[in-house]
Formats: sequence, structure tokens, C-alpha cells
Amino acid sequence: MTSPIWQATAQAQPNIALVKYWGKRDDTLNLPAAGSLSITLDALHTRTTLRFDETLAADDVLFNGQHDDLQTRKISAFLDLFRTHAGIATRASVETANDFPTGAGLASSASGFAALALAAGRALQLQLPPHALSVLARRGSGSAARSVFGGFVEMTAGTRDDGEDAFASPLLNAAAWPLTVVVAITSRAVKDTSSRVGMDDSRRTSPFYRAWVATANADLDAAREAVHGRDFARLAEVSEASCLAMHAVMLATRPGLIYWNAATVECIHALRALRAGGTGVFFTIDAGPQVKAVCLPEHAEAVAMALRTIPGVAETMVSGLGEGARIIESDA
Ligand code: 2P0
Repeated sequence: MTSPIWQATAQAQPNIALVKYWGKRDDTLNLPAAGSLSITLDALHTRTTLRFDETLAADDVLFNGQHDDLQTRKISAFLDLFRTHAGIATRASVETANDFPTGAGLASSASGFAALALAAGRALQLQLPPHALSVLARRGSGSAARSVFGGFVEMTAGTRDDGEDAFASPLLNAAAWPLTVVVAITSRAVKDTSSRVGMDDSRRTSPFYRAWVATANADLDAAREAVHGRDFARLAEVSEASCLAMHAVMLATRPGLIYWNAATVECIHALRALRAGGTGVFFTIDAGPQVKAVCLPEHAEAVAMALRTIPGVAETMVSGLGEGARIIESDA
């Protein structure tokens, strides 16, 4: 008799936070200290095929075409959550790949764990409602909870110790306010300090950390209202403020977390000058040196051209807003 194989392929896209997440209230359950608000992209993808196979003695993970011990451990621990949920011990083979730089401040863990959570839930036929999928994706990476959904998304910090109320929800779909994001790649190097380690260091040592967490709700309220009102100027103001406050917390961490390079700073100045001249654009920057320019679609080409002239900008990628994680293929 052949052993059963449960298989699913899922795709998810990274998201970019406009109101940032930087710090946890619980490391084990990956519970954020404050809420966040993001946009899901459509041009960058993670695709993940998962097969639970009773003939396997161990999980077998192919990450961007390679066997990688660290990624295998992370993915295996994540799949344990689903095995526990389903009451099985079956091992899995996983093939996951990103069509964009991994670990370089482009939210590859967000799309990666969102795709894996969706594939695992489908392969095991767990019938998870979206918020439960978001809770599980969060266990892999806090930002992955947001990539479950498309368009504009809000992540709620929740108050429960078990984390069941810490999940993301859709705010506005992508077509309702189709902004364009131009990503300026200023380095392809993998960052020195992961977000996970960096945000824990900030919580423990940055004198600005408490103030950062205390101001998050006001930023969330302003950003949510700006999204509902399609108020680009207001969204620009709060997004840049949240980004710069997060980087202030990072800089004041001991030792200081400096994710920017010279080109990052040049991009900031160039984008501010463009906005002062009437271009609909604002910047945001995550735990890496890339600059994400969020634009009104009619201004995206001018923004991309301006960013490409800046020394140190190796490449620009242009993306619209996209859908949430989805199943591409499944036999379950
Ligand atoms: C964000 N970042 O809101 C912020 C801004 C980076 C800077 O979410 O430890 O990879 O897995 O929960 O989700 C990156 O952090 O961290 C991130 P974990 P994650 O997009």
C-alpha cells in the first residue's frame, strides 16, 4: 500500500509596514508590543510547495534551491505547530524560493511564513479561518501575519497571553487605492543583525523604546484614517514619522543598529525634495538599507528615474499592491 502524501503549493508576497513593528511583548509566541499597518506588494513572490510524506524520517527543506541548516530548523519548528494542530508526526519536504533578495530588508520572512502557513493548513486540511492562519503565520515571523492578506492590512498587538488576539486583518483592498512602490536596492548583502535579534536588543537597551511603543497607537489611528480617507499627504506624514522613530530606536540601541548606507540617506533627501516639488511620494525603510518609495501611480516612473541616478542605487524594482497569500495547487 502506498503511503498518503498531502501536498499543497502556496504563493505569498512581502509586505511593507507603513506603521512599523519593532519589539515584542512575548518572544516565544512572537507577540508584538504594538500594532502595525502595512501594504502587501504584488511584484515580489515566495512560492512554497509542501508535501507531508510518511516515508520521510526528517523534514527535507530546499530553500532557494539549497539545503540550509538554519532555515531547515526554523521551518521544521514552524511545521511542528501544524503537526500538533493536526495530531500527526508526519515529516515533510518543503521547496521554497523567493524571486527577490533574501534577508536583505525586503521582508522575505513575511512572505515565506505566510506561504508556508497557507500551504501547511491546506495540505493538512485544517480549514483555518483567515485570522487563525494569521495567528499561525505570526509564530513564524511577526510580519508574516500581515502577508496573509492583500492591500492595506492592520496587525493588532492583542492583549491575551496566548496570542490568539494578535493577528492581522484587511483594511482596504489593493484595487481601492492602487499605490505604487519603487524599491531602491542599495545593497544585496545579507544584514549583520536580524530583525529578531535587533528588536530584542532595542527592547533591552534603547532608551527610546518605551516612548516608541507608547506612540504606536496614535500613529496607527492616523494611518488607518488616512487609508480610509485615501489621504496621501497624511499617510506620507505618519509613515515617514513612524519609520524615522523606529530608526531612532535602532540607532540608540547598544550597540547601535545602523541599517542605512550612504545611498539610503541620499534617497531620503531626494524623495523629500521630490515631494516638496509636488510629486506624490514618501519613503519608508526597514531593517536594511533598501529604500521603499511609496508613490501615487502617475508619479512612479519619475520617482524610479530619480532614484536610479543616485550613486549607490544598484537597481530599482517597481511594484503595485497585491493580493494576500493564496493556494496555487493542491491535492487536499
Ligand atoms: C515591519 N520589520 O513592521 C518591521 C519594520 C522590520 C522593520 O517586521 O522576529 O522578520 O520574525 O517577528 O517579522 C521584520 O521583523 O521579525 C519586521 P520576527 P520580522 O515590517
